[in-house]
Amino acid sequence: MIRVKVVNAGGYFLLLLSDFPTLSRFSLFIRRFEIFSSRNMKIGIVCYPTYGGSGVVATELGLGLARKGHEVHFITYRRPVRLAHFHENVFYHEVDTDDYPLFEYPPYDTALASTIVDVVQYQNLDLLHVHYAIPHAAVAYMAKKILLTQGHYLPVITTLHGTDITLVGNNRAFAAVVEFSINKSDGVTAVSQNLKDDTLRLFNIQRDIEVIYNFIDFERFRKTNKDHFKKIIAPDGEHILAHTSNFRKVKRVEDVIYIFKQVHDQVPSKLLMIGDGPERQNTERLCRDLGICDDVRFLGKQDAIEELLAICDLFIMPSESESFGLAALEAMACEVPVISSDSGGLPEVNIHGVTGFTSQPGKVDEMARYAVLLLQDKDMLAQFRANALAQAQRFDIENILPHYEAYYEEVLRKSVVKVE
Ligand code: GMT
Repeated sequence: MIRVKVVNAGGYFLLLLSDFPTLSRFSLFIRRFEIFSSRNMKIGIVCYPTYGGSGVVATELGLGLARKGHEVHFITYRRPVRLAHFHENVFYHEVDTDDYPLFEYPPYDTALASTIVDVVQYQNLDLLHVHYAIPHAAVAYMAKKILLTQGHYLPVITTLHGTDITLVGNNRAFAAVVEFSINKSDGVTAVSQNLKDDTLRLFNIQRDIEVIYNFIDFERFRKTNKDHFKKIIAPDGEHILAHTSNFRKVKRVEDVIYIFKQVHDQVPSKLLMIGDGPERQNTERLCRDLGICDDVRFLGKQDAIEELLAICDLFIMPSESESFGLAALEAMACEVPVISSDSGGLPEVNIHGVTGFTSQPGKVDEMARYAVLLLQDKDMLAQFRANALAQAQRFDIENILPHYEAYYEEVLRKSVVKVE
């Protein structure tokens, strides 16, 4: 067994070692020393290249880190939506799962592990940050084991995003691997206190979990003047409500329509339904059944969500489960108060009676009452708008990014290399 320990001794990094045979291990030490003096790291990011949620957080985090001088390597099966332009310090490596008639399911995990090994070796990455535990944390563990046989120790940080713990991870089909790979990560973060608590409750976790909240980029998400949109969508000055999601069951999208029906009966209003997913057809049918189609617009996936939020008065998020609720934060950054459920981490974002209102999932009548209350009281609405913005500022990317950087450094510093 070879043990290598990097210790911080009054600002100097020393190696405590037994059997330290190769030059490659020495170069690891030199590299760590460089990092701590320059503070610039070479970071691999693995994520789903999706339109919302964890994919957006991972991409925005990588872009933010690159702006601060770090070299960021995205490793995904498709180019993330927000990586469409050239960015200095940003690199993209596609995971290629070759099709072969034998495979009923493409072996994504194997292809991803091989790509990670390849990128880490050739780009000399300092650490790997994987977003969404399934299967990324387990794949990272395998890549790390392969790299160890080549004398390269790769610290792995796993960020838990929500459904990887509460809906899917909790499922017996995945639980053992999720628990093992969380315990084997060098660092683990959760996007809310609630998600951390859920993880500790649902799994036997032997390590600490750091809460690092989702964040918002105010360069992009802020209220701008889009009166020309407002005139098109609400020509008679109606109030505008909005919902954004991936239209999955967990979002309770039909509740949005039931809430809007009650609001619409009492307050002249329009509803924007932004996004797409499996529940969209049912939801459109419900609008027809309730006779409110003329005042509900289904916009599908939109890139410039902030331009739509800029004209909204209320955001509706009645989710069954939500680890954080990034879409609610985006609305609040654009000064839009939120009517949401109180599930998961939502109460950490949307403060009841301050930035909006929260109710138990399914309490449609109560949510509708809160919405009407706010829309009918101009002063209260103005106050809640200001409160929403102030609360969103707590999650400014400028505050959250340094938290990630500090955590990366802590994980690197604590690196105790064990070769077994
Ligand atoms: O909400 C979704 O279904 C997408 C999901 C994901 O994994 O991409 O979002 C989760 O991660 C987001 C970013 O951390 C959180 O803001 C969402 O609350 C969380 N969704 C759920 O927990 C249902």
